[in-house]
Amino acid sequence: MIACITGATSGIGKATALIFAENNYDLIITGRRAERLQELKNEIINKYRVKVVDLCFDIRDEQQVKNAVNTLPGEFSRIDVLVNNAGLAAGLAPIQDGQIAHWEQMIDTNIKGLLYMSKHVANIMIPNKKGHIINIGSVAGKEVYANGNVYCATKHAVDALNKGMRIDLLPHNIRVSAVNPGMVETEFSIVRFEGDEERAKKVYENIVPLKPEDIAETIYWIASRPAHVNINDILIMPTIQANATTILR
Ligand code: NDP
Ligand code: 8X3
Repeated sequence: MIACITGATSGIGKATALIFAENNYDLIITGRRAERLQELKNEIINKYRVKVVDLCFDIRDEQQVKNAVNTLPGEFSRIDVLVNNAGLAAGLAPIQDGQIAHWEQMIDTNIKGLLYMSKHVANIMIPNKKGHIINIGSVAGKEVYANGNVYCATKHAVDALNKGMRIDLLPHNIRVSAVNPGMVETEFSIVRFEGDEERAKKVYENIVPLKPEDIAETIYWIASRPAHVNINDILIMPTIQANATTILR
C-alpha cells in the first residue's frame, strides 16, 4: 500500500507519515523544506524498512504539483491513500485589518493546494478503481471565531470540498473522509504568528492540547477501516476544549 502525505515536514503530517510507515505503507512525503523531508525519509527507512519518495514543492503552484505527481517513479504511481494535510493559518486579525498577503497565502494553500493535489491524485486513483482521500479540516471549518475570518473560511471550504469530492468520486470507488481537529500543539501557532514563539506558546499555556499523534492515529484508523466502510467526517477535540472558543484553562 502507498500513502501520500502532504505537509509531512512537521506536526500532524510528520506524525501521520510515521504511523503509516509503522503499518508497512510505502510513502510519498511532501513539503517545501527539503532538509526536513530528507531527515524524515532517512528516519523512516532506517526504522521501518519501507520505501519513501520525498517530493519538495510548493503546493500553491499547480505546475509543481502536476509535475511532482506525474513524474513519480513507476512503483509509486499507484497511490492508495492521499492525506491532504498541508495547510496553515497566517495572522489573526479583524477583517478590516487583515493583510492581503496572509489571505492569499491561506486561500492558495488550504483551498487551491488541496484542490490541485486532489485532482491530480484522483486521476491516478480512478483507473485503479479504488483509493482514499483524507482531508484535514478543522473545528474552524465547522464554526467561526473572532479574527479567524479567512482561516475559518478556508477550512469551511475544505468541509464543502470534502462533501463534494465524496459525491463526485463515489462512482470510482474512492473513499473521501475529513478529520477536523481542535487545538493541536504543532508549529501551527508559530507559523500563524510569523515566528513569534512566545505568543505561540501562550495558545497552549495551562491546557493539555491534542498531540499530532492523536490526529495521526485517527487518520490511520480511518484509512484502515474495511473497504466497504467510509468515515465521512470526524471532529476531534482536546478534552479541555468544547468548541472553537470554549476552553478550560
Ligand atoms: P505545522 O505548521 O506543524 O505543519 C504544516 C505543514 O504544512 C508543514 O509540513 C508545511 O511544510 C506544510 N505546508 C504549509 N504550506 C505549504 C505549502 N505552500 N506547500 C507545501 N507544504 C506546505 O501545522 P499542523 O501540523 O498543525 O497543520 C497541519 C494541518 O492541520 C493544516 O491543514 C492545519 O490547518 C490543520 N489543523 C491544525 C490544527 C492545530 O491546532 N495545529 C487544528 C486543526 C487543523 P513546509 O513548511 O515544509 O512547506
Ligand atoms: C486550527 C485550530 O482553533 O486555531 O485549525 O482554528 S484553530
